Amino acid sequence: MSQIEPTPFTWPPGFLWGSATAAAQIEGAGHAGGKEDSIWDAFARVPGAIAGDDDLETAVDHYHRMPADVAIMASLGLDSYRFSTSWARVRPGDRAVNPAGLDFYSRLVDELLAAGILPWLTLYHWDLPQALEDKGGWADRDTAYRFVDYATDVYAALGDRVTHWTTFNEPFCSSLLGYGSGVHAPGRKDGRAAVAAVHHQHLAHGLAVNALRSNGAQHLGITLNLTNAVPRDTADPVDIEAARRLDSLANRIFLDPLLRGAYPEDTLHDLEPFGLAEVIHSDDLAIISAPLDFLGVNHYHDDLVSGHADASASDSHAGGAARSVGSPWIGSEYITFPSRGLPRTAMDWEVNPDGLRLLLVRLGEEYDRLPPLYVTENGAAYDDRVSADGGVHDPERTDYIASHIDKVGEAIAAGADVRGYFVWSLLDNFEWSYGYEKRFGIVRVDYDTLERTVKDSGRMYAAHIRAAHAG
Ligand code: GBH
Repeated sequence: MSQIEPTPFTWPPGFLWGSATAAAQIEGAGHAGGKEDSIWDAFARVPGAIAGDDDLETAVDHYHRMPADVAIMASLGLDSYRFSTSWARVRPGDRAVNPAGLDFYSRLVDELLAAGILPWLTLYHWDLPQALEDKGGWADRDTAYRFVDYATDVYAALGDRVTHWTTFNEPFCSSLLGYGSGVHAPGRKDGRAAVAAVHHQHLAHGLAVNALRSNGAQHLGITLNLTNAVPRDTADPVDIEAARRLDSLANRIFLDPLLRGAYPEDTLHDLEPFGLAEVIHSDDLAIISAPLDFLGVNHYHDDLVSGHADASASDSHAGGAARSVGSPWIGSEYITFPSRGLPRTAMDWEVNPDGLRLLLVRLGEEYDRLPPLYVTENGAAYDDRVSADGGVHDPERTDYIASHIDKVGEAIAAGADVRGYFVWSLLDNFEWSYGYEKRFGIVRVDYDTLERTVKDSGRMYAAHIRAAHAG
């Protein structure tokens, strides 16, 4: 009797398997090699801003352990490593370029290339020089032009070896969390400043894409954190309106200017009281919508939303902070996040792998000019420990990563053009306002000795990469 077998899924040729980090979260050497304060160094000194009042001075000391960390990546068989450069290291105080700062990244790139690992460089993962914040930060249009100077310096030093360039990581966070809710540095709680920051980061992105493209860069993109905004009751107009507002502020305010050259009409309307239209100059959207070679998608969880007050709502937007914070949902602060009763990670984020499939497929359906996609972050925090046998057994993280990778495969089978997947994160690290208490690594870091131990999830990921390469 013949049986119809499902066709086994094979990953597209050249699909990139990687892992990601960010400068502020791992480097340490907060004031070594000429580096000066970023907004996160300054924010860490605000009492109650960061859980445990942790700081970034040492982090996981990657700055001094870089060759050993690259050796770990090689042992895992990573195709690519996504990292960011620190503006406050490259141009301390945003004055002149700091050769020692650039030299660190030059050595990192050489080490990666020697190990056969593709460097995937992000220029801005949230660590603005404090000197620029003192002049107004991202609420000030001039910061966009300063970003181009910095990007041009990094490109001049590394453009001969780095082929893949990302301007911003998750502008949602560095605008709406940094200037709106105040959960992130610089800790401002000002809706108008937050909205201006969104636009100025868009502008900085577009100006930098044009500058780097004209200097010869071939693969230019941006990474957004995107979500599925799901109304709790799909028949309730109040919940549907809440989902529209969340989709506007989390997704479309970023996607539409980049991919359609215009802010959505409803976003412009909702943010009218916060001055969005006032910060847009006439040529800006043509600059912002410069063609992209890829779009990075960071996804951890969906958002089930309601427009009704809800006692089960668990998401306080407080990060780990003890100080009082506001909401990133400018003008839509009433939105609540009811629970679906799904399992949750240590971040209290619901686990729903199918959301990643849905998101990747939906983007292709909704945007005509969508470039190839890369999942540039996906992963989970759990409270794992070192066992008596010396291993770190993290079945929940292992399942989380494996099930999400399966869903990326399903999205590709359904027609989504996804070309790579990066686990967040290579190493346990500084989890922003949560300090060191949340561990996302596939490699454990002992915060007393700074020793690294590959977790079971890291072994699983390495085995998965080997199998995917074998076809
Ligand atoms: C990423 O942020 C970062 O790029 C990375 O540096 C970080 O370590 C990693 O993920 C893990 O957190 O309820 O108002 O906060 C993800 C940040 C968190 C952004 C959830 C959207 C929901 C909105 N995302 N957040 S809010």
